[in-house]
Amino acid sequence: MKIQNVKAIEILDSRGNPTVEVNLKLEDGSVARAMVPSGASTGEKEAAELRDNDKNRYGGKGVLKAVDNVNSIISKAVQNVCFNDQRSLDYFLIDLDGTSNKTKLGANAILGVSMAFARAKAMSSGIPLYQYLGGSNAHVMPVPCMNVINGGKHADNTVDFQEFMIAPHHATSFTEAIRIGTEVFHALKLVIKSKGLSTGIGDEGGFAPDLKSNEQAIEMILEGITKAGYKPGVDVSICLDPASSEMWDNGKYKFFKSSQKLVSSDDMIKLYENWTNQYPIVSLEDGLAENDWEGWKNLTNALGNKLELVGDDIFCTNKSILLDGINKGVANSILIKLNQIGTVSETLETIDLAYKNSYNCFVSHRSGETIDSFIADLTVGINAGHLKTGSGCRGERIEKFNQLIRIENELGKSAVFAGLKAFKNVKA
Ligand code: 2PG
Ligand code: MG
Repeated sequence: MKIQNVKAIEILDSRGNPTVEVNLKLEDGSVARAMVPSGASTGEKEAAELRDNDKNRYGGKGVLKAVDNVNSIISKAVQNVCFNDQRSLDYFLIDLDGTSNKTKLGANAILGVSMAFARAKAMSSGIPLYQYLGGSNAHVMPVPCMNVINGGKHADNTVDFQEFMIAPHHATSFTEAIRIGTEVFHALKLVIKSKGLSTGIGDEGGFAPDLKSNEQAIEMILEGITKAGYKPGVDVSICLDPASSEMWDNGKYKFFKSSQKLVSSDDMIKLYENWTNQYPIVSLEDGLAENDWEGWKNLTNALGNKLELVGDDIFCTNKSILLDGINKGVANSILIKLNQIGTVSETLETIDLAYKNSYNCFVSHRSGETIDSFIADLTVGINAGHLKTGSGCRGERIEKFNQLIRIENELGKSAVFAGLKAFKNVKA
């Protein structure tokens, strides 16, 4: 199947920053579109996101160079060329770029083409995207981990930790789980309001009130769960992403928004140990910083047998870094973000490596998103069992949840809701 044409334009993401949209047509007339997301708390080893740095446009954040790379270099190279499968296109693009980090063409340019091609191929084969990505065994519906309180780099409040999520795992289906999660989200709003705090939202749709401490966020969420009529830990548990690389300060962790307190890696581990004894936490992402590998090993030794420990910044969806982590006994799960690595095929290879080594995969949106719902299909495709893609509001987040409702309906009786066992090493 030949690519007939490929064209990119500059559109906006959910923060009002420019991003790349790619439209691709195959010779049989299958047309598909993909939009590329963008992070704020990015890992140092992520594939390069190409920005114009022209201060006269969008404060330097324009992506016209990446768009032009699609419309000139990539388009010229792939037009009327036959790519039998995803890998042949993706590795062609990787070679065309020629750098180790996609700095020449831009991971945003390459990923847009890679995702649009995946969609067009699925369409051309007459199968849903999740099946194209994962094969005919794709059937596990994920627990929606909903980021209901935002802090860190995703909100202008006093909360240091970036994400406080709820995991409505006690449900019979995804559709029921998303109802429960949304009910808790609405109940939490009332809890926050009753304390005279702001119910304004952050980048991922979670509330972003000024709080006295990080613990207060968890306490309010537990109140919200109860208020909505559910039992914390039984029906709905908690997932955290402190995004602690943002707190890393010369070998220490700085509570940069609340107390300015500096603590050691061991202190952070103690905090998490206390929290897991006190609160129904099932998953902890980036509990420690991407450059604190020693700390990560200690964290894994301390908590890895009872809790999911997810590596985001530390692995960057990168197969070789993950392999290093596996060999060193770091984490037991990996966050999966397509734009951290820059092609669909490399993302699938990383997932494959994780599964072969009994690591879980936790699919994720970025804080800068579009209405593209590719990750919903990816999550079901790889039977990941859980994903994080926002809270109970903001269209760019809700569209992923809606796509999962559609997929669940389409799968009918084949669909199996993952429930609590989605979380590595968590016992009921
Ligand atoms: C994260 C992500 C998504 P960002 O840290 O996990 O929630 O944030 O896209 O800003 O890197
Ligand atoms: Mg993260």
